[in-house]
Amino acid sequence: MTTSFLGKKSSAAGGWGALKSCGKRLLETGAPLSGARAMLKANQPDGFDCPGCAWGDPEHGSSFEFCENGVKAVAWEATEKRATPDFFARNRVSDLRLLSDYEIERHGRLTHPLRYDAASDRYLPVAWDAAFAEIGALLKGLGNPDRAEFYTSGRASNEAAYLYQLFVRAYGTNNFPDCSNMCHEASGVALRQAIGVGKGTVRLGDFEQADAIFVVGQNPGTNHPRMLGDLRRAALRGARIVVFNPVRERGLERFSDPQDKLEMLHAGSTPIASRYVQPRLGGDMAAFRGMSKAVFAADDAALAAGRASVLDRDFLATHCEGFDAYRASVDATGWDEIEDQSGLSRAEIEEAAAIYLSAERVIATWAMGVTQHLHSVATIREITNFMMLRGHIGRPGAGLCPVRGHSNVQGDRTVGINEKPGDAFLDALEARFGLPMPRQHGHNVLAAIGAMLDGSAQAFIGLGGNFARATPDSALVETALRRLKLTVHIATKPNHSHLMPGEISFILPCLGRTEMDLNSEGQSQLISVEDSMSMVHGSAGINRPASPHLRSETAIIAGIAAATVGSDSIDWLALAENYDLIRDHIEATIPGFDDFNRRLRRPRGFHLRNSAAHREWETPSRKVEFSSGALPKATVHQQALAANNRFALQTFRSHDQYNTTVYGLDDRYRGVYGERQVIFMHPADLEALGAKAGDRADVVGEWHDGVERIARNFRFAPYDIPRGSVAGYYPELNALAPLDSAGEESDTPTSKSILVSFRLLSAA
Ligand SMILES: Nc1nc2c(c(=O)[nH]1)N[C@H]1C(S)=C(S)[C@@H](COP(=O)(O)OP(=O)(O)OC[C@H]3O[C@@H](n4cnc5c(=O)[nH]c(N)nc54)[C@H](O)[C@@H]3O)O[C@H]1N2
Ligand SMILES: Nc1nc2c(c(=O)[nH]1)N[C@H]1C(S)=C(S)[C@@H](COP(=O)(O)OP(=O)(O)OC[C@H]3O[C@@H](n4cnc5c(=O)[nH]c(N)nc54)[C@H](O)[C@@H]3O)O[C@H]1N2
Ligand SMILES: [Mo]
Repeated sequence: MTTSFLGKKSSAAGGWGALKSCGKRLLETGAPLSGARAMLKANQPDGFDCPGCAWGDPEHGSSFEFCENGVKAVAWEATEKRATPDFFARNRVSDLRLLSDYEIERHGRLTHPLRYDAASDRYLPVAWDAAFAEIGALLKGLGNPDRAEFYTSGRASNEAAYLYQLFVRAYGTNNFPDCSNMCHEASGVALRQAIGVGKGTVRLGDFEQADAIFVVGQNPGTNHPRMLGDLRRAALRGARIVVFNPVRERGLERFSDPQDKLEMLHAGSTPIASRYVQPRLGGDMAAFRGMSKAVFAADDAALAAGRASVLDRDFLATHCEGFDAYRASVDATGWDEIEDQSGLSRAEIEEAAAIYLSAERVIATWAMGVTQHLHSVATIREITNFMMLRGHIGRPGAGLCPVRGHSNVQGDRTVGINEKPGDAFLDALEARFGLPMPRQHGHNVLAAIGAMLDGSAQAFIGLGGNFARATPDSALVETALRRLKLTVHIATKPNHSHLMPGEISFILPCLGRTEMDLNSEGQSQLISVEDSMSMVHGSAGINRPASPHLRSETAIIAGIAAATVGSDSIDWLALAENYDLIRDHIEATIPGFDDFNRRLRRPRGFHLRNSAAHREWETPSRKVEFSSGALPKATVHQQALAANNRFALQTFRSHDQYNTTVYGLDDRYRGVYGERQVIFMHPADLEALGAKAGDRADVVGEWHDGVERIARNFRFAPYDIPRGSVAGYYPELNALAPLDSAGEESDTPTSKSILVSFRLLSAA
C-alpha cells in the first residue's frame, strides 16, 4: 500500500498515547530504570533542569510534571548506547555521512575526545591536553581573531556560556553565531524596539489569571507540552484560548492530561482552543491589524453612543508613543488587503477581536510560526501594538510571551552570547578582568556562513548544536565547513556537523544536564539556567557520566582558553574547578544577579527583573513605541497563490524529534507513522496537481539565483492546511532554504515560508 505511512491521528494530545510512547523510548535506550529515575528528578528543586524546552517551571511547590517529550529528551541523553573509539575505527567518515540524522545519533553517547585523521578518513582518540594544545596553537596562528566563529546552541548552562564569551572576547572577537539567530531573534529585536527589553513580560502565574490567551504560530502539544497543562487549567477556568495556526494541530484542539487521574481513567480530554483561526503563512501581521481595526471600530461605536472608550486611554496617553500614527496606518489598511494577506474573513477576525474586547487580562504567546518569516519583526511589533490598545502589559494576567526554544537559550543571551554586545557590558568586563574587549560587532549565523564561504573565516568552534543541519542551504554549509582549517565540536552525541571535518578537526565529548558534574576533588557542581519566564534556577545531574573520559562543557572551554589566551589574567582552570567563582563574575558584570550564589540555592531559584513588566520602558522615548506603516507587499504565500504549481512551504517539527535530533519516525498527532519524507498538502491542491495521498515527488526550491535546490522523494499527505501552502519536516527540507532569504532586521532564515514547486515521480 502506498499510503501505509498514513494512520490514525491521536484523538487528543497527551493521554495514554503519551505514556505508551514514553515507555517505548525508555526501553529503547537500554536503561529504562535509570531513565525513569532521572525523569523523577527533572525540574525538581534538587534535580536537573529538563534539557527539553524552555517553558517555565512552577514557582512554588515541587509538583512533578509529567511530559512526554521531556521523557524523550532525558532518555535520549541517559541512553546506555555508546559511540566508542571502536565505532569510529570501524567506520570511515565518508560512510557515516550516508546515514540519516536518526541513524547517526542512535549510536549513542560519545565517550572519548577524537581527532580526525585525514589519511584513514576516520576519527581517532586523542588526549585532552594534546587536543587543547593543538586547538590553542591553531587559533593563535590565525593572525586575526575575527577569522574564527564561535557557535552556541541553547543547552549550554549560564556558567559554560559566560566562560565561553569571556574566553572568546579575551581572544579578541565578537563572532557569536547563536542558535537564537535562527529562532527567536525577531522577538528580541522587536520587543527591544517596542518595550525596551528583548524578553517576555509574563510569569507562569499570569496564566492562572488571564481571561484570554492568544496562542500564535506555535505547536505546544509537541514542543512545549507542559504549556498544555497551563492552557488546560486556563480553559477549565473559563479563559478563552484563541489559536492562530494555519495547520490544525492536535494539541491545540484537545488535551488529555496525564496528571489528571479521572481524565485518564475515562480516556477523556479537554478542549483547548475556543477559537481556532487558520491564517495564511506569514499572514499574522494582517490578522492582528484586522483585529486592531475591529477594536477601533468598536471604540468609535462606543464613543458615538456616549459610552466609555474600549481602549485603555490612560495607558496610551501616559505610556505610549506613536499611537496616532498607528491608528492612521490601521485606518489606511483596507479589509480587502487584510483578508487577502491573512486568508481570513473579516467575520473571523472580528470574532477573535470580540474575545479580546471581552477580556480584562490578555496574554499573547508566540514561537516559530511568527519568528521565521520575512516580516517577523514587523509582525511582532503589530502583535505588541494590538496588545497595548487595552494596556495588556505590566499587570497580573496580561502580557507578552515569546515561548523560547532550547532550555537555556534565553540564559545564554543574558550572560553575554551576543554578537552585538552593548558598551555597558563590555565596560563591566574590562573593569572586572582588566583586559581590553573587542568593540567591533561580530558575526551572527548567516554572516558566519558567509565568512566561511568567502574564506575570511578559517575556524569553527561549536558549543553544542548541529550547525550544518540546523542552517539553510545544507549543501553550501557543508562546503563551507569542509573548507576550514579548524573545526571543533563540543557535543554529547555524534551528528552530521561532526562529519564535515575541516583540515584539522576535533570532537570533544561533554557531560549532559542529567549527569553529575564533579570537580577534581569529587565535589558536585551546580549549574544554572533561565527559562522563558526569566526564572533562573539551579540544576544538578544525578546520573553517572556516560564515560569516565567526559568533561563538563565548562572544563572543556577552560582547557581551550588556557591553551589559547594563557592564564596570566584569568585563571581558567580554577574557574572550572568551582562554578561559584564564575557566578561571582556574572554577578559583578551583569545586572540582576545580586547575591547570585545564595539565591540560586533557593528551591525554585529567582526571577530576573523585567523592566517592561513594571511599566518602565528602556526605549529611546522612555515609552512603549508603537510601530506603523503598511502591510508587507506580498507574502510568499500570496506569491504562491498567484502562480501555477507554486507553494509556500513551512518546515516544522514532528512529535518525535528535538530539532535535528530525530527520536523516532512517527508523528502521531498528525497521523504519520514510520516516515519523515512527507509533504502535508490541502486535498484540493493535491487533486489539482493530479496527485493523490502517498504519491511521491521531488520538492524544488524556487529562488531567483539560478541555483538548483532539490529535496528528493517525498510523499504527499492530505491535510487541513490552507490552499497554496504545504508543510514538511526540518531538517530534511533545509536544502531548499536559500541562505539569502532572511528576516528583515532579524536576519533569521525564513524557514516558514520557502517558495517551492513539485516534480511528480511516477508511481513505483
Ligand atoms: N519536543 C520538542 N520540543 C522542542 C523542540 C523540538 O524540536 N522538539 N524544539 C525547541 C525549539 S529550539 C524551539 S524554537 C521550539 C519550537 O516550537 P514551535 O514554534 O512550536 O515549533 P515548530 O514545530 O516550528 O512549529 C511552528 C508552528 O507554527 C505554525 N506556523 C507556521 N507558519 C505560521 C504562520 O505564518 N502563522 C501562524 N500563526 N502559525 C504558523 C506551524 O503550523 C506550527 O504549528 O520548541 C522547543 N521545544
Ligand atoms: N528549516 C528549519 N531550520 C531550523 C528551524 C526550523 O524550524 N526550520 N529551527 C531553528 C531553531 S528554532 C533552532 S533553535 C536551531 C537549532 O539548532 P542547534 O541548536 O544547532 O541544533 P540541535 O539539533 O538542537 O543540536 C543537537 C545536537 O546538540 C548536541 N547536544 C545535545 N545536548 C547537548 C549538551 O548538553 N551539550 C552539548 N555541548 N551538546 C549537546 C548533540 O550532539 C546533538 O546532536 O535550528 C534552526 N533551524
Ligand atoms: Mo529554537
